[in-house]
Amino acid sequence: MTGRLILVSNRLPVTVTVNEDDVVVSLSVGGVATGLSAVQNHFPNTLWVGWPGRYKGTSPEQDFKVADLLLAHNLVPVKLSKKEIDAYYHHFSNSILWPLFHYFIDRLPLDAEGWDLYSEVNKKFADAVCQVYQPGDMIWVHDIHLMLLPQLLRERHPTAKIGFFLHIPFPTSEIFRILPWREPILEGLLGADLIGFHTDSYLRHFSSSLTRILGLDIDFNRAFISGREIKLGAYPMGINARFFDDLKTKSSQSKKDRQLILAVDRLDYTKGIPNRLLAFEKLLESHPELRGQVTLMQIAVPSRMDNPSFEAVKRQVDEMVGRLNGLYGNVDHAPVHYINRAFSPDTLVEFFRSADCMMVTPLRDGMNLVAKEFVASRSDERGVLVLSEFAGSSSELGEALLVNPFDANGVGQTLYRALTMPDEEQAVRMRKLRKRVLTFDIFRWAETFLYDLEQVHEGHLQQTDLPENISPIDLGTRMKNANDLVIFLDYDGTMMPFHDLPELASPDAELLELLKNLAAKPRAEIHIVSGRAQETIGKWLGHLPLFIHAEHGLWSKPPASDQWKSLIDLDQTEWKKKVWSILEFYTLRTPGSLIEDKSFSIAWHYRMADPEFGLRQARELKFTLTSALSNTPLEVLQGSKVLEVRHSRVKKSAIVPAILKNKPDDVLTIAFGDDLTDEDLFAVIPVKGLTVHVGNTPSRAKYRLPDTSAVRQVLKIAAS
Ligand code: ADQ
Repeated sequence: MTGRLILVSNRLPVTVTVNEDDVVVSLSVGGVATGLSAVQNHFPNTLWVGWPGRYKGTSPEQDFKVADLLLAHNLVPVKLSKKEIDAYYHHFSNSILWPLFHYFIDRLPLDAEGWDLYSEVNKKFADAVCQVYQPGDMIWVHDIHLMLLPQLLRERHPTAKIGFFLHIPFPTSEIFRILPWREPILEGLLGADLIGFHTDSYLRHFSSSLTRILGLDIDFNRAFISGREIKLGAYPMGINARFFDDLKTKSSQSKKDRQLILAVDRLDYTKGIPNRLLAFEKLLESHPELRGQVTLMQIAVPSRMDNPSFEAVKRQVDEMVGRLNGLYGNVDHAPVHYINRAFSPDTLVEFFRSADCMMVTPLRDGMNLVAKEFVASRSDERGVLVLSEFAGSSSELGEALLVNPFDANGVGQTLYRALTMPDEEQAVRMRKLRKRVLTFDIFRWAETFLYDLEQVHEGHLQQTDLPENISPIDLGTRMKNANDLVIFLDYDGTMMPFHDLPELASPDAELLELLKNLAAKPRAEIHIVSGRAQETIGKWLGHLPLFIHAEHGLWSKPPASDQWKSLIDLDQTEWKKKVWSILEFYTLRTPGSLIEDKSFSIAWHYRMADPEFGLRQARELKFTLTSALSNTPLEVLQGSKVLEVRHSRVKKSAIVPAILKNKPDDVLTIAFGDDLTDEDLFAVIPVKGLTVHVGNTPSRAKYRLPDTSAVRQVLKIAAS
């Protein structure tokens, strides 16, 4: 790492106490905070920006003093008012994003408020980061509270290295799309160079949200936006495993009267504590011999108790514990030992080491570090981990006994299996689990993420396949001042925005006027080079003084003429029959797709199909067609949401040599295009000429314009 690391998270790992004229800062820990503290200690030169919690004292002197004390620990405070915390943290993050991302849509409030202050607080964080940022630093933003921050930072530091990590699940796009602010949230995240998730399935959900909601095509976990590449990756978070492994505790598993099932969570409805109690009840119900022989110790730290949803779960747990203890307890023994408080890591490790079975059964959990802490603590290779398949850690910890926490009977049976598991089997499973947890620890996690961030960023700097941005005014002026001008212009996606129904993308009055003016420019020759059929493009633009090349240059006609000339002569009936039957097969199976028959080619459009399904079908179809046509002069071409089969000699580049022959030396040749069919045109434009790609994807063109309206702006200036 060349520069410093700047961690950014909602909360700093501190508690600040302000007395009369004294300020005390004490370090505190929690889920994300514990992990990031280890990261901060591991990398020298790490600053951490976050909210220091609420503290009494409002004078600027006290704030200065707090900031000074925090800076001594390399912590940078973002001070937030009660109103901001209520809206941004309690309301928007905890009451809307948290239940939604964990699939608890029935807990969403009717009045989804807090967005304005969520955005404002993200801006405050951006200000705080920018105050300490120096070029070369890496910025690593964490979690749901700050999902707009990557883009806010990108706007202010376009070349900064920015990473984002999500600590909770990313839900399926069917759930995510419920969020009224889904677009700005996705766009906010896309400001990062690298976006990390705990598991590959969260990554896939995110990627389909990008496709379905923003219409982006994701290829090999890469997205392109505004000419930048954004990488998505799965980085399962680890723990400071050595710390747990090395901790010396008073007792290990000494001889006990009863077996112990342990559970440790924050008191949160996602953790599935009521379901767990029910499963324990099922165990005692179906195995009377275990009554009085086994205890469930549930440790639950109260959290977010000012939120009614969290308070309700506490009441439910209190009631269930009371009922269970009434049902199966006696004066000597209560089957459930319920403790509502936090413990020091040393004490937690003692509990972990005395458990026969550890129950980690959340209904939904991004990762769940408790499962890993238990494993790391068991150097004796004993104890059985019963783990929910809805915890992210289940994708790594396959040697645990995996359960569906919604199936109380099933979990009850698995508990029985855990309590009766032979020592040898326990050891085999635990050994494998420990190897993984001790190897892929928190440091590996951070190193891997930061290494990848550096790589993606390096890739950006060296990228040759992304064209440079150019201002429409500069480009238009160069064209305006040229003595002789030859312009090659693609139509769809270059001058005209795409239409869901291709036949409806006829030119508007503004475009017709623009082309007329451009064609009237002395010593300017304009060539429209489109993939469209000659009837269509001829009908739309044939009356203007332009050269028109239809079907990628197969048919050409000069201005003021109805005579189309063909580039090649080919009998098309046979191959078309074969290709048509394959395309029809896919069209019937891909709702929204359609076939377009052109004279010398056939196109399969899938713009109206489900974006992900359409792309999958197109890949498969391309493979099928390529092998079916392998010994023919036909080729399959991928355009923007279209596959096209055509003769391999027919390509846009084929028309260029004849056009440029006999042109004066100082002619300015310029080509505009947006998709793959334009790439071979760019390849034959002389080095002195200009090539302009429209859109955000990689291209061999030298320059890039963002969209069709920028192209029109250029042409307007050129014609003026
Ligand atoms: P959390 O929901 O907080 O974190 P988790 O991963 O289980 O969940 O971390 C909890 C931490 O709190 C653990 O380090 C645990 O030891 C500690 N803890 C729990 N009960 C305690 C107690 N009684 N006393 C002291 N400490 C206690 C979020 C996501 C998770 C994700 C983490 C990290 O919800 O899915 O694993 O971030 O990305």
